[in-house]
Amino acid sequence: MDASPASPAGLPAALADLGRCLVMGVLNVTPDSFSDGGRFLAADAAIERGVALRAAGADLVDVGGESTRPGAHRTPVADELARVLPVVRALVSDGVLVSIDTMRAVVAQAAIEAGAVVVNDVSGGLADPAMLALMAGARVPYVVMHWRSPSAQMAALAEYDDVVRDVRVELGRRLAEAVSAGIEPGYVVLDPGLGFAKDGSHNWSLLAHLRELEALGRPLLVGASRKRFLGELLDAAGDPAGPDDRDPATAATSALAAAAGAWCVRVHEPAPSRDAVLVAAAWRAAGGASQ
Ligand code: PMM
Repeated sequence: MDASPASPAGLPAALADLGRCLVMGVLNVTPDSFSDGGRFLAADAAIERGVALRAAGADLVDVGGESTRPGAHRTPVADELARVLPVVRALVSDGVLVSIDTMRAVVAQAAIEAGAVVVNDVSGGLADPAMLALMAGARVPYVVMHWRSPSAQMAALAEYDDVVRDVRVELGRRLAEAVSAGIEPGYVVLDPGLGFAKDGSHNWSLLAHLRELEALGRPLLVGASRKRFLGELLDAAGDPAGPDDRDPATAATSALAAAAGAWCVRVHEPAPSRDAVLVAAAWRAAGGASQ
């Protein structure tokens, strides 16, 4: 069995051949994201953080200008563009590989024109009817996350018969729709969307069954970083942990996801997850994944 996770088409060569799970650093240029909201709203602070994420081991920096925390309302498009574009431009000119975290085609297009090399759409093409058509011509990897509704309504939709099977079926539908819109399947990355219309037990089931999602034949991205289910776990273990205290637990999820063959993990603090994915790569190369 090949120990390296498959890469999507269109990825810069520097990232395509690393032979391990990639680490994507989170850069939320928002006033209200659940873990880092408000810290990097000023462009200068955001750019400095993006460069620091790379220095800490991020292979890609994921720039987002709209919070998706549970209950969040939509950000006006002009605000989203004004937040992300100066940051994308500055990071690209600094040689940082940038992914754009957006549900909007107009933002994705502007970011690609500014040099972004990946589009990360938490709605998987559902929020903006123009997104799939844009991505059909873009020739950059497109991350399609499992999503059921905007964040303001998602808690009510955390109902599944069998969460792993249901997410696999719904992601399969998104993939089919992307392909029928003209996106070559090779460009698509799938993501179970931990925490999006999912409670803690749903997240654990998905994390434990990533291989069933890999059966869809596309690379996987996993975003567990600092999410509430990790806080609940640590609280229950008598170790109450706010978002900033969840990085060791996040790194553990990175090791598990990478060991299961994930292509990329999305994290707020890259250094421990970088170590975690190296451990997983060595473990897979030694035959761990086939045991
Ligand atoms: N989670 C968040 C935002 N963007 N993108 C992908 N592909 N997967 C995720 O799980 C994901 C995401 C929410 O977390 P944040 O507010 O800390 O960025």
